[in-house]
Amino acid sequence: MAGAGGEGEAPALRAVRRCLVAFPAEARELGLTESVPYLDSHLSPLEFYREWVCPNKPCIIRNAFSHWPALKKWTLTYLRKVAGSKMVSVAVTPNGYADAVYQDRFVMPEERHMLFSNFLDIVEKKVISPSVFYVQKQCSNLTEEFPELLGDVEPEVPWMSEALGKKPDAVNFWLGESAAVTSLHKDHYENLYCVISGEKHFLLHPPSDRPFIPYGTYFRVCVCICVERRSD
Ligand SMILES: O=C(O)CCC(=O)C(=O)O
Repeated sequence: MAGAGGEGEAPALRAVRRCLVAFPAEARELGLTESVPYLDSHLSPLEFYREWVCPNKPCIIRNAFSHWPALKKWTLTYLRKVAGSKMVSVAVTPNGYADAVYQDRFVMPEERHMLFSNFLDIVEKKVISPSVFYVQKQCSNLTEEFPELLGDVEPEVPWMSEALGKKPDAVNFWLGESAAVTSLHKDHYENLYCVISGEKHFLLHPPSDRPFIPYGTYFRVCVCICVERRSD
């Protein structure tokens, strides 16, 4: 049997392969920009749908949430005051990579239940841990786990809900250290990501890059990180 791209490959398949090789460059020429454009405010639902959602293009919107109290209120001190005493789910990894391929395994993080104040101690470096901690549970954890923060944001973004014709499927809250990395993935939703504090680096691939993104099937394993307890 001939290997992928090998000499014995059928001419039709070779032609498809050639088209796919040219596809990312052509897609860029036809309308993808190298950098993600900035808008200075949000658009009307119709404009937003027409210009960005429909053509499947990302954009960065400045000032879209400047009226949210969270922008002023969400300091680590405030978060500790309102939610410090509750138990929350935190993803713990040895190196910051959750749901990532490591060697020949798909490694899922340990999901640790801990006091939010203990998690904040780690974020604030009051407690030093060799592991990387990330509040990242994606099951509408803002509404499910942090209802006391809901008053500081909008539970839905009206112009986005109107543009998409539906309320959000999930409203998630992420908080973590700079070492926390979310692995490359594809979402089945339209995403609106609101950065309240700190910075987030995204690497976005257009769908035309899909044939070149490695794909494989791996056994899933879950890391279990031993907690070292000091007895002093
Ligand atoms: O912020 C993160 O770490 C994850 C974000 C994410 O999964 C997404 O935007 O699809």
